[in-house]
Amino acid sequence: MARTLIKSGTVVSATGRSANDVLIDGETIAAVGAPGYFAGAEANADKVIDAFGKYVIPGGIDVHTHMELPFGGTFASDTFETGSRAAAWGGVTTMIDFAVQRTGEDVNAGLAEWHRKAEGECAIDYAFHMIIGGVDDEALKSMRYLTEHEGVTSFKLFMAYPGVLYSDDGQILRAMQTAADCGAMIMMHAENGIAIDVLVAQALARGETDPRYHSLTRPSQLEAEATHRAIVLADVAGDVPLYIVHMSAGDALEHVAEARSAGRNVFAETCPQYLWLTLEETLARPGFEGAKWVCSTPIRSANDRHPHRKDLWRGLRTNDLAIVSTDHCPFCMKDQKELGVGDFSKIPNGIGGVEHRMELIYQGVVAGELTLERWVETCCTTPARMFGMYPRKGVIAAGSDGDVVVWDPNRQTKIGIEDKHHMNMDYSAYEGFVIDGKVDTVISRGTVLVEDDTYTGTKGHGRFLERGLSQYLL
Ligand code: DUC
Ligand code: ZN
Ligand code: ZN
Repeated sequence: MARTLIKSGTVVSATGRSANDVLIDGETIAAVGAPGYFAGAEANADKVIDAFGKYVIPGGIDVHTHMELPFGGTFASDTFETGSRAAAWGGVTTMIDFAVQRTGEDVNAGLAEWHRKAEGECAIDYAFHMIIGGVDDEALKSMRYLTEHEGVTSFKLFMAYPGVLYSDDGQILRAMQTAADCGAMIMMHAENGIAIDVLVAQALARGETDPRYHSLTRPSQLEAEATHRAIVLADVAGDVPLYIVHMSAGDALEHVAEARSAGRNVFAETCPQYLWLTLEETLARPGFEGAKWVCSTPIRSANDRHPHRKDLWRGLRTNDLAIVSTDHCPFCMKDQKELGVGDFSKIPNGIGGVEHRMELIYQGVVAGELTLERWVETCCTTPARMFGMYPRKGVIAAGSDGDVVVWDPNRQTKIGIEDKHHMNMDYSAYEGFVIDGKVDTVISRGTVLVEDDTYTGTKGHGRFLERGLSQYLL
């Protein structure tokens, strides 16, 4: 088995940084030692990576992706092959995708379908959450089965999308009670979809059909209300662990902060699009261009009643937001986003970003919003702990998988379809962004996937991970 020595770098963890060398033996980290400690081993190493002046961090973990998701009359445009390769380019070595059960369908069949899509296709390790789009007796039984036997320990419910993936409060409560009973995590898309559908119909009747109305018909109060309702229902269900996905609103975050101060098992994530983009710069562009940024929850106005972006950065510092994921759900403009020309409600919801999360959040470090350690914690370590993969993933320590990223703070990353873009999308949501810092080397279980701006990974290297229960509970 190959031995790789990463020497002379600064190893950054969730709790500190230090000059250390890292020895990977086969697929796992053999040891972390003071600089020069492995001088003897160097001669025996098959590969030596000089990380002088660079950061050495655990491989990124994106806990929210949708490869090939059927949505809005089409499919998310990245396959497991293209999406996982793009993830590797961006310093991500583990992703958790969402398998889907729709009303009336069998949960186990939905999971089997996702296994078929992913198996043998991925460049990086992967796991699944399960979307329960039709809570009934059978689905509840399957939740327990998946938790106990399939390594799928988290279940996403939707308070949005009535008639599609929506669960009513009674269904949500029942699913939460089941999860509480078997130790699973409930993940929630928290938007009041019934009220949103009324606002959408009213806007269309007024002739307001442009992409900007996607955001304006999903006001932050309706994210805040649903977040609060989910928190109350989770309390009634015995403080089941509750994880609010893709939080975009400062007023929703207030409810999470309040629950957390009361010692509740309530957690939340946000995504780069909510930290960096505004409605004015994106959805409100002339003509149909704004469709590029139609996603739910929506990108919010800089002039809204809450300073959402400021609130979200603060939430990341205070741990009211524990994780940054991407909600990677790409659609091309051609033939996909175009389905909504003349009617914003028909634009497939989603933004691709799996390739850019590590760099976009590192830019938060450069901007003074986060520390280096908090970057690692929110993008690598807490994702592993929250979703039952620690310490195999999320940390550079003896015995952990050899998933390591060498990060060069002295180079720059230019984002765009011409400059750097490996996702299967015909545009970039971050076109023209220039980031201080760049992925240098990406290693997954001891195998180099990216080096010298070249991809050396292979499809099928990535393995399915059976996850345990959350290791992050209060
Ligand atoms: N939000 C999106 O933007 N896309 C897919 C599903 C979702 O909840
Ligand atoms: Zn969602
Ligand atoms: Zn999603």
